[in-house]
Amino acid sequence: MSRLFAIALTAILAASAATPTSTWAGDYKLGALTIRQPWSRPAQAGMNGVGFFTVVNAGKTPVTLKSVETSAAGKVEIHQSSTANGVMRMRRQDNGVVIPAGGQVAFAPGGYHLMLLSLKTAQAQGQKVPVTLVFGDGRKVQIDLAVQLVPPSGQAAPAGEHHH
Ligand SMILES: [Cu+2]
Repeated sequence: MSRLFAIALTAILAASAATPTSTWAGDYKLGALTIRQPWSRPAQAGMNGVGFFTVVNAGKTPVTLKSVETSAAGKVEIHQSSTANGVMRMRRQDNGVVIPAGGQVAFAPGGYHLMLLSLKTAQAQGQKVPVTLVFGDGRKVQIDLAVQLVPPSGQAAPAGEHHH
């Protein structure tokens, strides 16, 4: 019995390691959604902080990340950076960001990101910054952004920097 269980578990682990939606330490689950490897960068109090992660939607319906709440900053906005003619711009995403059914959206340097406006305290490397993601259907999940200098492994390399 226990041997059978061990074999089954090994098969599950092998299968999950092979799929791009496998769960990592530091991931968060909300129904069919997985929020992978949330992180932020060191910043001073009063400055703006950032938030990065990947949202994977294994469900059959699109889900919208509608807004974000935190007690760590005056306000959080969802932004998208884009580069045109060598100039990087940021646009506030007031309608949120749609995570397609069976798809994923990366919040990463150079693209979508959370902007934590006017941090209440300094963010130092190794700290965790709690933020709550609010989805279009009203569901919420609290995640901790791990403050670090470099992107977590397995995430897209920075496409560029932006400063505020
Ligand atoms: Cu921004």
